[in-house]
Amino acid sequence: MKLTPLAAHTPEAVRAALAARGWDAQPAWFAATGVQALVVLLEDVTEPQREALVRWGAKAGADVLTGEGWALVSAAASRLAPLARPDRLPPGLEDLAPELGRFLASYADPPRRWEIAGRTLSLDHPVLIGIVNVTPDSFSDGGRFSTVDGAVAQAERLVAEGCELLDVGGESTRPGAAPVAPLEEIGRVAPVIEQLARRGLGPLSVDTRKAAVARAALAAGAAVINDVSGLAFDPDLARVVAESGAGVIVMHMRGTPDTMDGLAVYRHVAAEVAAELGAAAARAEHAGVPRERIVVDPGFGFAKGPEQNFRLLDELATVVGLGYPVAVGPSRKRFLGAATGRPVEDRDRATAVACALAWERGARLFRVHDAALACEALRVAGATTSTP
Ligand code: PMM
Repeated sequence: MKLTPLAAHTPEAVRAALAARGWDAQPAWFAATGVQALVVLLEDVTEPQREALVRWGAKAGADVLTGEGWALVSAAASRLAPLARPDRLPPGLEDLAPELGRFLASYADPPRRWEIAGRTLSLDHPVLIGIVNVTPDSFSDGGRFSTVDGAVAQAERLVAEGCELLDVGGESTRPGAAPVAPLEEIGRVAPVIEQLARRGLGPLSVDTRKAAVARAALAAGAAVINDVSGLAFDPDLARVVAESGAGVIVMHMRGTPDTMDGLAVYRHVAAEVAAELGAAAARAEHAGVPRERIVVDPGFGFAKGPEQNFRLLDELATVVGLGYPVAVGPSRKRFLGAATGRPVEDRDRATAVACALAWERGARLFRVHDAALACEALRVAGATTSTP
């Protein structure tokens, strides 16, 4: 007998082995995703549920680790699948079916499109989001006219380098940054969005936490609202998104840019960020935003220290498991400097690597200051992934 270890992090290995033995593409893919090992953490588990899980695990050949109120279940996707079917569920585990069913469906068939105000962005390849910051400190001359000119030049560069969406921001979210009044913020972003839209440099996103700014940006031609507060800062913003038909990026943060550093306390950062982000996305859905228009972002650097950012990057699959397309914004952030020792103006290589790692773990959209290096890194990363 001859033994060949296969890569376990991707169904691609099993698919290739089956395809090499004459299987058709589709059945080979289904079989490959079926034998893929999955691990789920169950919480708020009652004692009878825990006992039922242990009994099921012994029969199904699944590993079940449990403690009071929780269980970790590890099994091939095909073994877990019966737990998501009401007609095949072991008694006592009825509560599990809806959530598990949703997770398994998005695992087998992840979202491949993002609907944004009448357009569709395909997510079958890495999508670059170019950053156009129009905070006064970004453009040394100040003054609206030179800000618009500078923003247009930056936007043209980003599009030429491969960006498919441009994110215009008028409020710095760095710790300690001065708050910006809505009218001031509108004065910064709306003229830029209008000019970019007029020149066909789109689609466009606005990076704002405020409903009034979002309304003005949408009127000026924005198709996406990117909210770093995850719809927590302004209670009206979710409704504005719902009524406009725009896409939304719901980002994870705790507190505000002023308080977030003190709130970076986690026992398991990926699980907690995913849970809080899931709640934020649910806020959008409750306000009437259809699922197809929502993207989630773990918010690198927001209420997370360097080690927590790296854990989160490595365990990004937990955020992907929410079932929404995932965007990431590691660009030039402090945690990359912590690993490389490079200053902020010399972190584009580190950014490109972080983007490639995030793609490999399931992210599909990448918010970057400089697109050229990230684009190249993501072309290589993207070429390693093929889904039917
Ligand atoms: N980071 C910043 C601002 N906006 N939006 C999303 N969706 N994700 C991010 O990671 C993010 C963001 C802060 O970075 P910047 O001030 O350099 O733009």
